[in-house]
Amino acid sequence: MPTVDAQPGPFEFDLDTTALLVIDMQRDFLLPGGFGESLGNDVAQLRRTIGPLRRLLEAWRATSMPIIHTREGHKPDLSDCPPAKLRRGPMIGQPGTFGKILIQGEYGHDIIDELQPLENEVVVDKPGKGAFYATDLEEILTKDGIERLVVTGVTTEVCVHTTVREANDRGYECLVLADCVGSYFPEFQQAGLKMIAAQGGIFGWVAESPALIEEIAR
Ligand code: TIU
Repeated sequence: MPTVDAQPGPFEFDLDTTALLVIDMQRDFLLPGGFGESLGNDVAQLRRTIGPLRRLLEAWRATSMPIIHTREGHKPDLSDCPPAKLRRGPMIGQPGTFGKILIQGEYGHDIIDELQPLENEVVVDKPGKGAFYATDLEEILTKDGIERLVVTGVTTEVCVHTTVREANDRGYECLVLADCVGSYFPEFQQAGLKMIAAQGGIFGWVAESPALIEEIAR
């Protein structure tokens, strides 16, 4: 079985039951001048994941393992945005540099050019931070016989963490790639990764992408 050197120990996977999740690599979060930056965040902290993710996607696409991308956002009428979320995110739906912020169909809501999904790759639109809440993700994974997830994307302590926790509770084994996940806050990046692998892998495993690429390229 392919095995990756990881924390808290080796992560074993097989090519028939493993999928790659790429969480919310959207222009609204990553582009200079966009929504994320307008909140005072340092987008460079997220943009450092683009190179490693490109290399990972290239290697993964040479295998038969599925790739699922997610996007956080809402319908234009905000009917899928809980009032409580809107109260703490009043800029959602407002005009931004790249269209209405976090609204489906707007330029800023879509995935950055460098990581655009291919035709055969699934894109899951999600209204929450977790990729399982109010989406078809679990159904898609079950249909494909997926038992393990390699989790990447942004942000580490928000949508990546929520998704890993949701997946872990549903019985999926999750490997989080440290160089392919990013937080606007370096201290949250560090703590978020530590939390995944602590206590014997309470939520999953953590590794670096080159170690995984080496295994899948074998
Ligand atoms: N995708 C995701 O993490 N959504 C966020 O709102 N993240 C923040 O860190 N704000």
